[in-house]
Amino acid sequence: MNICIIGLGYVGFPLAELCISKGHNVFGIDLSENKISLIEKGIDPVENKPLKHKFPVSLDNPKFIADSDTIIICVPTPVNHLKMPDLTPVISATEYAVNNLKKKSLVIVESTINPGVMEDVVKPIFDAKGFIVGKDYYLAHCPERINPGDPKWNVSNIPRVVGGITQECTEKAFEFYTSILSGPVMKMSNIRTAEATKIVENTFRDINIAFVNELAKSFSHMDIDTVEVIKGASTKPFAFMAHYPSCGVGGHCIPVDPYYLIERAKAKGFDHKFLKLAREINNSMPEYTVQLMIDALNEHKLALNGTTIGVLGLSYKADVADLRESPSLEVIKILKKKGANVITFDPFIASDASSLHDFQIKCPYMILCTNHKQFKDLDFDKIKILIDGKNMFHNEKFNFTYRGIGRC
Ligand code: SAJ
Repeated sequence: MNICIIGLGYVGFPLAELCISKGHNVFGIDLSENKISLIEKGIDPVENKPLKHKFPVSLDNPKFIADSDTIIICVPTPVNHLKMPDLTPVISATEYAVNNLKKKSLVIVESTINPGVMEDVVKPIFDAKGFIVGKDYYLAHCPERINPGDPKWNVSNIPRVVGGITQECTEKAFEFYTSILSGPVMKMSNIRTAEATKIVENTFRDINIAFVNELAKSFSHMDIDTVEVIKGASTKPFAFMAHYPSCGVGGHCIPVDPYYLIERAKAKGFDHKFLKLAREINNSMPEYTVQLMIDALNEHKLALNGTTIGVLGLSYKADVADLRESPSLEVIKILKKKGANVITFDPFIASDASSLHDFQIKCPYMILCTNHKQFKDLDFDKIKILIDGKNMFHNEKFNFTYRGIGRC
């Protein structure tokens, strides 16, 4: 089959490789010149390693669409500064497909979207061209579930859900995914259910992290170690799922997806008080983390204002280079607003210090915001205060002031 994939990021690129490995002809479209030139040079733009298979890619090639039986849209769906879903990438990718569509082709959106977007935003783009679903094209949603860096779950074996505008669309998409995936594919009764499934998965994670973040604040008044309690609760072999407190929730999924549901429900007349409160709690963790540093400095009779504070780790999660919605950015903003001189170090991201050693020479007072493996080599003799935003360590009788998030 001829397949055109629009968006060659951490979702679209592995999907392209999988389709090629299953014998399909794949064309790729991406608006990043860098990605296009990397692929043309035979380099995987996501993992930065040699390509398994070269395939035609372009910034803009209508023929890729016109020659394809299946179009898969894998573009980002970020939130804007008002925490509103920004659907422009999905809309422009859909318009690009519609303007060059081959008759009876199957169009699938994998981007994470809120319930109702396929019927109220995407399908009208086809309607406007007079296309009749089931006659001129088929339309479905199969939410992406890629987990970057996961050694076990990959694009081929992760179970998926799929839903179409019509039953026939669902069948067509189901047929396609079962032909390329080794994992199970679940047919949803309609496209809204497929949209809601992904949002619910990630919102579930956000509210559970908010729960343990609130516990961390509460238990710090009772001299109870939250992490130990969670480890204790995890010995229960059923009906408990561990999450851990931290300096905040970052990434392009977890802190973003709940706003999709909150906004959509609001537009339909429901107010998600609980989800909004969970977002508030998670968004409060950078401030809470800085306050731990302020209190620790106080014990050293130091003010934050005018003191050099190291921020160790910038990425939103360990051992990746990804700043999106990272809590470290908020921690830095608050520190600067309160008059601290901030020096950053992240081995994966351009930062102030040239090395961990250089960082430690300059920053005896530090807030760890990412648990990169490399930080296990911290030289404890050089530390005066460590606020451990990811509970990477525990107070192993340190001879400096150590504070974790919810740790005693
Ligand atoms: N976090 C906590 N406490 C936790 C877990 C995470 O504070 O107990 C923080 C992390 O530090 C990070 C943020 O939340 O800043 C997000 O962490 P994450 O582990 O959820 O990482 P993501 O953003 O890569 O989430 C992806 C998601 N995958 C997809 O959307 C397809 C998510 O659904 C997965 O559950 C998650 O990976 C995973 O399990 O690793």
